[in-house]
Amino acid sequence: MYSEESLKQFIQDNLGDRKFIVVSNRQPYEHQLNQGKVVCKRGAGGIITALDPVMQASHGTWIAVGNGTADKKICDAAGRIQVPEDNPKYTLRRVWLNKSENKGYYYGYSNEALWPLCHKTFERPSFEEDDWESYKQVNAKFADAVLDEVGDEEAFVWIQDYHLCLLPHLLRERMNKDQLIIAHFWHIPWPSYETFRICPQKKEILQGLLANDLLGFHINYHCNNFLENVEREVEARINRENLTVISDSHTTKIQAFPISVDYAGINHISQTKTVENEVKAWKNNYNLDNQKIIVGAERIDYTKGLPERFLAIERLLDEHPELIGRFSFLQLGQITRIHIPKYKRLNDELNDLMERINWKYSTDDWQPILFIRQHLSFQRLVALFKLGDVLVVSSLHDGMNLVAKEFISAHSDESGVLVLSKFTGAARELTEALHFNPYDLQEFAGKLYNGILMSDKEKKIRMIKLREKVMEQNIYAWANEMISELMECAYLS
Ligand code: GDG
Repeated sequence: MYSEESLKQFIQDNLGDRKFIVVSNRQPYEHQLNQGKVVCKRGAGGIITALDPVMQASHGTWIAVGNGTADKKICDAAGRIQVPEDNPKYTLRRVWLNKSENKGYYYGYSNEALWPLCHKTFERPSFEEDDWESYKQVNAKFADAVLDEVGDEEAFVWIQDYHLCLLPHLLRERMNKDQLIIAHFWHIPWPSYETFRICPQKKEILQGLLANDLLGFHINYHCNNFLENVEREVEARINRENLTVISDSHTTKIQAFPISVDYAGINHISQTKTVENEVKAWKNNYNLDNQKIIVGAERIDYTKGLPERFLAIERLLDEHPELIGRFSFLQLGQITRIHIPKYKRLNDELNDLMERINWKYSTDDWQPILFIRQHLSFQRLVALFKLGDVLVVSSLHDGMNLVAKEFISAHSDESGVLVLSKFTGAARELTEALHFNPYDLQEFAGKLYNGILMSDKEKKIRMIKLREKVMEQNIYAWANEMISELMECAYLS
């Protein structure tokens, strides 16, 4: 089984003389000013959990946007700082964006054009010329930072996500072929050709990504969509047997690498005294004893199917009034991208729905929906998962969905039911979950009902199988597989 230790060992044994450089929008460590003092916070999320140990073992460089209030204060003139703070092992190189770049590149092109383009949720993408200019400008800024870090050496560069589509090509243009081996992991879905063809910048985006040696998606379906787009838009030779594209005399390997979570770490945290106390605190604070608990946790994003979820709770109560007072639905929602009007509207819509449904069904001492808009510590989040008899993931479209895998990892008691949208990447692997179509309210409410009433025996059978899968295909396996493939590209080059 892959672990943090085995991944570190693998890097030490195989990296050779090449530098290792990770590039992402989000940084692994952030410095904040807190009552006049600088405090360092490690970012949350799967990529940081997996890649921080890789970086520590490789002594490489991680390039990302610096957005903490004290980030600039403690870096050198080039934006470099050694991390982790208590035992420095690698370089974090920060790229600075001004307000207009942040608006155009991050909020604009990344999140108002590419995010809705890649998620089939029927939200219309908007392609503003200024945002595209800003996106190009910031990708070029990242290219400068990468080239500066590589210098005359040879390097592996591993790029993350949709914010940096143009970076691979910008690097190829300025570096000789053997000096850089470039991989890119795409964390969100890749759309079908019918959808992608509306993008005015589609050719530049494909050309950018085809400069990679390796391009990873979560599932084969996204790989195939990508290949279909290439076939229709670019002059290229596609080999569907070994999933390669040759364009402009360069070969790109396309492959699925299903991302995962730190199963062992979460499993361990879930059994600590701190989490046990947090579970009690949740129950006491929200009066949750003697009822079934349905939980949900995500960024408040229109791809996550939150209005559908609230409506499914209402339908469940419409159809089964005997459940009034017998369960609570606890939704954690972290506010995100609030400068974008669609996100603001979604927040308002959820408030209205919650008020209406709670008004309809609440009793003197009970209400069906508890909605907490907060960022929780990871321990409190794991406690929430542990507390949940049912976790509901109702994404309208989701690359993978890590919350589902975290819930499974947190259920060391082998209990808990996962009610999972069939439109998540995770649904392909997690076949023992209860799958449903979030657009079909009747089916959705039915699955919630099944989840609440499932026998302990059936829950256990399903959960044991789910846990085996996540334990095996954990985040370290994901990183190991992708880096092995990247190294393979170096041998073949
Ligand atoms: C993108 C793709 C793909 C959430 N609230 C809190 C908190 N979280 C953490 C969760 C989880 C992460 O955020 C969310 O990951 P997801 O995978 O569920 O969703 P996206 O943010 O949309 O991620 C997705 C992923 O990239 C990885 O490739 O799976 O499809 O859309 O880890 O636990 N963490 C803490 N407090 C919170 O309040 N500490």
